[in-house]
Amino acid sequence: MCFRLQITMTEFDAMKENLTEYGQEHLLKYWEELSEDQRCLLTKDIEELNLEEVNEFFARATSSLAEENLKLDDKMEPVREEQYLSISTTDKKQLERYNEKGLEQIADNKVGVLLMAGGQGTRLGFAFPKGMFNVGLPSNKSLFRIQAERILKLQRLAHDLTGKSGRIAWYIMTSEHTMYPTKKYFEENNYFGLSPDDILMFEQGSLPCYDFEGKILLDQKYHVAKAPDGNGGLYRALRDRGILDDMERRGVSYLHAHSVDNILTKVADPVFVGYCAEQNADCAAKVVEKSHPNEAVGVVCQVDGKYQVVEYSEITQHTAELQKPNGKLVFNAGNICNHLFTSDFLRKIGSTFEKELKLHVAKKKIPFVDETGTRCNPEKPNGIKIEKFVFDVFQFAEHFVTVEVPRDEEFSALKNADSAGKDCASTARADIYRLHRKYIEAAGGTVEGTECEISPLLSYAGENLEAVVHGQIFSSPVHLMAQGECSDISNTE
Ligand code: UD2
Repeated sequence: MCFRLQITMTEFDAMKENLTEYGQEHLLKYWEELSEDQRCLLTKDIEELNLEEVNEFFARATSSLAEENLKLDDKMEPVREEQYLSISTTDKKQLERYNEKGLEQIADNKVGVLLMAGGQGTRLGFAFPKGMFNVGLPSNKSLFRIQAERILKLQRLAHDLTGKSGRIAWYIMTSEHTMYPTKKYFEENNYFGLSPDDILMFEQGSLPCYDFEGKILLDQKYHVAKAPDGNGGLYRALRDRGILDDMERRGVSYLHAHSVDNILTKVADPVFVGYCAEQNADCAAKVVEKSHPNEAVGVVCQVDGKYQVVEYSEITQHTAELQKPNGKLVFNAGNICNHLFTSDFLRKIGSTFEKELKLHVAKKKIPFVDETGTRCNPEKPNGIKIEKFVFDVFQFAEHFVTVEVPRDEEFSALKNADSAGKDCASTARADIYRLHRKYIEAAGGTVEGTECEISPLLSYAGENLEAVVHGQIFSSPVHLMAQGECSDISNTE
């Protein structure tokens, strides 16, 4: 559907002149062949480009390509101990205090969640937004439903503790490809029992795709090739889509930002919120211990005294293997795309630092219209996509903290199809089964067999299960639900 009926000659001439000034006039090469509707579509695409900025992005991004093989070893230091909390070595009573503090913030409407759901999920081979994926648990719940129910449960726990009916604002960042199906899915599922007023979906920005010389590619003769601007696009989108203003209206002070694909994510985790609040942290990252020196994850550390994530490709084997006297890796803090920001910090990023964010370049096979007007699907990389990363703001924090969480309780990412054998639906299911069995056993129950699922509506993180499971023996498949919860959701999901 086009937004205009016709493009006048004067408009065309102005557009051409502007494109010529920035060396992108080839975008109009097929203008004469286009229908009126197609001309309108192309004009819309071109008008959305800030040509000065996109040219500058290309120059900045490709200059960083020259640094690609630079190793950062000499500049790196681990996170300072006083800014590092390890959940597994922290006293239970202390964790309970953080938990209560976090629940109090929730009860006071001070906590929001930012779900990063704009990725295209290419590796998973699923045609819909990743959050709609059902990994095959006994409940058939999708990732979106599991996350929604965790939010619902937390609101109830916060009410039980304080008597106040606080609500968690759920901000869902989508992209051009994921917006419509995500919206539809939430509507069809009645927002999973949450209030639609508390769920705000917004679209992240996109950036054009370029050839290696900086010329913007055409995806069709009437359509510019574009891709989402990376999960670091959230800072611009939060500002430009009115989300920071919404947070201010609601009084949200803490935003828990996490990826869509980790089935174990403790959404709006009160322990994380409580610890950050107590520390007066403005920016925080959850991490897991690296499983081995060569695990392909970025590590949270300091470089020249500033916090950042260093990719495994940016360090030598020697540094990756360095050990502390206790045998643990020096650079052990594996990033898991799970962060907390204060609203003040996000405003500061939006107003000042967003334009300085690092631009990451990926050489890709990008479908394009060639010189002869033929649409091609290249077999080798023919251009670049530019992305910003969510963690590139750590350096701007005044008080950054890191929380190391047990991998078996908080991290199991769904990245691949089952054939890959890792980070797939089978491993996600197995990780839920193992953790939920552990919760039941800790509460004095026994599980026979492997399949074991506890509804988030019954227990958020293993709490309050004694009354239901103590002294009981359950046979697999186990599916513990909250009172009144409906077990048949397979028709809708
Ligand atoms: C992410 C982290 C990586 C590690 C890993 C763990 C970044 C940049 N990298 O890598 O350090 O923690 O996760 O699983 O955070 N997304 C958007 N818009 C985009 C691109 C991505 O919303 O334009 C979302 C995507 O839907 C997902 C999250 O960001 O929820 C992570 O994206 P990914 O799966 O592409 O990142 P990955 O696995 O390479």
